[in-house]
Amino acid sequence: MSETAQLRVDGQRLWDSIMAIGEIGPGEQGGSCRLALTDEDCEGRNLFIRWCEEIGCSIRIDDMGNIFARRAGRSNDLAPVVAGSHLDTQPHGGKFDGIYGVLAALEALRTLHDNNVTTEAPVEAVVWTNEEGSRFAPAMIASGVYAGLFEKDYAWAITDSDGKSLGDELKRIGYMGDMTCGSNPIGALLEAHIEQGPILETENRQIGVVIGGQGQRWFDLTLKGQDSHAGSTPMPGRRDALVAAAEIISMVKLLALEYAPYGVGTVGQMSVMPNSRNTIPGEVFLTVDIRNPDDAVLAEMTQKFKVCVTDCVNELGVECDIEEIWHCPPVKFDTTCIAAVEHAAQTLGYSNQRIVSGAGHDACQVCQVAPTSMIFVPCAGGLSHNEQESAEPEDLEAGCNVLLHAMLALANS
Ligand code: HGY
Ligand code: MN
Ligand code: MN
Repeated sequence: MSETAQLRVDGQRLWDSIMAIGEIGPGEQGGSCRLALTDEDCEGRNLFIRWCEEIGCSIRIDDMGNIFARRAGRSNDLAPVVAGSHLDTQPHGGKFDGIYGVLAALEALRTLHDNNVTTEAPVEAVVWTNEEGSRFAPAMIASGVYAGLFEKDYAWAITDSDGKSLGDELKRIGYMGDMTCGSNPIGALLEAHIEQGPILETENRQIGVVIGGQGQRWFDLTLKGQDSHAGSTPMPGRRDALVAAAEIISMVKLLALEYAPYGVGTVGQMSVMPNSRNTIPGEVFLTVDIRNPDDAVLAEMTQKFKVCVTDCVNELGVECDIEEIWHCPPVKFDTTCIAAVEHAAQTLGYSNQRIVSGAGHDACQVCQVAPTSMIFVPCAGGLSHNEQESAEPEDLEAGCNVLLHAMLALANS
């Protein structure tokens, strides 16, 4: 049996680290709010780097703010095996989405450090910038630049609702690193994450061996009607942008249901102008997120969505500008990485099953340029992007043990 077969992570230390980061930018309902590149995100990053330096990791930061904490191997000219995720959260985020994957990677490095284990290839823990795409849309932007899916200038120029750019905010918090994003090769990437869906809990499985991720397409819609008096404007002839929005929101739901069981559609963001109770809204901005594991079906859903929007607004005398801001096709992960995760789960005796990710992840970007897989653990009720998000310490520990042993297998192969 290999000298490392008996290695196990410290589940309590992992849990304590997750809780400690959760104290930064606490939400009002027990979750977290650390939007990308805010002071709270910066504080979480700084704490992560401190923890990595405590175990002797060398730190590199690229010009998208991605953090790579390296534990040297015997052959440091080999591309590293990298594990990690993101520290930024949704506005009403939970304590585990992203954070678990970052701190599970740290816990794996801590375990190697405690046991004085050196791998053949170096191993790294990574924090990807702006995975959520909540403050700066689209999502997974920095892992996307790393994978060559987005130009850096485009990413730096993205602005938040206050007009602040991603590039300026990177500089402001001191995370515009000097390493060119994408210049550091990754030998293999593993990302541990809560499933954010109900499958593992329903199937009573502790580990999800993730074989790929579904595709998603994001749209910005600007509906233009006419401001007018709520009292004296007859119903016929109104050009009410909010009525158009309401019909579109309902249509997105019906479209997703038409493509059940995998199709999903969400309108998550909306602003109404002039937003006055006695003026018919002349303009509405809303976002649409459509997803499906099959890209051809996703294209069909998109086509139908656009036709339905056009029919709806024409009938209401409202103009509509639809801008597709992101198309992230479905991805399949690397068979060697999948096998490493599956073998680790089986050898460690954890119940497991293969699964396709419903949520997007940095791994779904980086898999375009490096062998990649993910490890899922259940979360209560499959709930995520909600402050009540929760997971069992023993499941988090199990996923972290699988991560550790998959990393060892890949770094020593
Ligand atoms: O939208 C997603 O799937 C991810 O949580 N950013
Ligand atoms: Mn996530
Ligand atoms: Mn998320």
